Amino acid sequence: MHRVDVYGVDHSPWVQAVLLGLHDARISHSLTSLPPLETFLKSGVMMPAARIDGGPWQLESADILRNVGFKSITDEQMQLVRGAWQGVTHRADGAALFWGGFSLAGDRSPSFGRRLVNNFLRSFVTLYFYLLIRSLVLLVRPPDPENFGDQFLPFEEMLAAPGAPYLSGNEPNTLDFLLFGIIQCHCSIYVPPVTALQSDSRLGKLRAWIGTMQERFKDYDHLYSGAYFAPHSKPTTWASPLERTTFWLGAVLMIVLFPVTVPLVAFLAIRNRRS
Ligand SMILES: N[C@@H](CCC(=O)N[C@@H](CS)C(=O)NCC(=O)O)C(=O)O
Repeated sequence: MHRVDVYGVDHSPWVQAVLLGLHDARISHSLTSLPPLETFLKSGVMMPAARIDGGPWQLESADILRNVGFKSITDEQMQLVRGAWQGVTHRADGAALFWGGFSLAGDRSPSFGRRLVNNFLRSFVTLYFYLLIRSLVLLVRPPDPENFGDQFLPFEEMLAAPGAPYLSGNEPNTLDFLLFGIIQCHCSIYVPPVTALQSDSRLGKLRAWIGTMQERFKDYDHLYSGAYFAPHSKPTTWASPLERTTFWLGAVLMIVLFPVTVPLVAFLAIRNRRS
């Protein structure tokens, strides 16, 4: 049985997909909210990163899932999954909601001291994604589709085949983890596609699938959709008040150090766009 180290945060759909797969296969794993030095030097705060049995760090969620034993998905399926991510930039419409969401999803290291240090430093990761999304919105202005429900229709069609409760058949697999990861991402910091998922009359089978997934993942402590879809579940474990305080102290430091942190964010983001 594998042992996997994962870097990432709950708000990333690709991190969620990896964690969902590991949870489903009961593969023991650790999770940290700070990038490993090797991947930071090459890819900045890009997540997820995962190391299987002490091997090299890998950065592609679908590859990580395949390397722990799940199925490959086609490029076409991956396109559909990416297509269901529209609306995600709305998570940074309100700074309080965005930063508040990140403050609650604390570091999960088992060591108390390490948790405090990681919560302090992960404010840089939050600043990175906040500035990345806000810059994208200001510079590229990604247009909203007419109806956020449309992006989920291909999955509704896949679920129309009678008998199979999951997108991958009788058991969930990579495609289910990736789409459910996108849904956790949408729900982790509320964005309008959640309302489309809740109320679009064309998405009945997808809502039933969400319910089936939630039932299967009821012990999964990164589940955000349970606040919006039945069967409802209790919220994920939040960072303690002390851990949140260290996160906010880190955030203040990131702001005081703007002359250093903003150029660093710009450098890392531009380098990732070029590679
Ligand atoms: N191909 C990657 C995509 C990962 C990805 O886009 N991660 C985002 C977070 S959700 C990221 O780290 N972005 C940093 C950047 O683009 O600079 C996968 O599927 O694992």
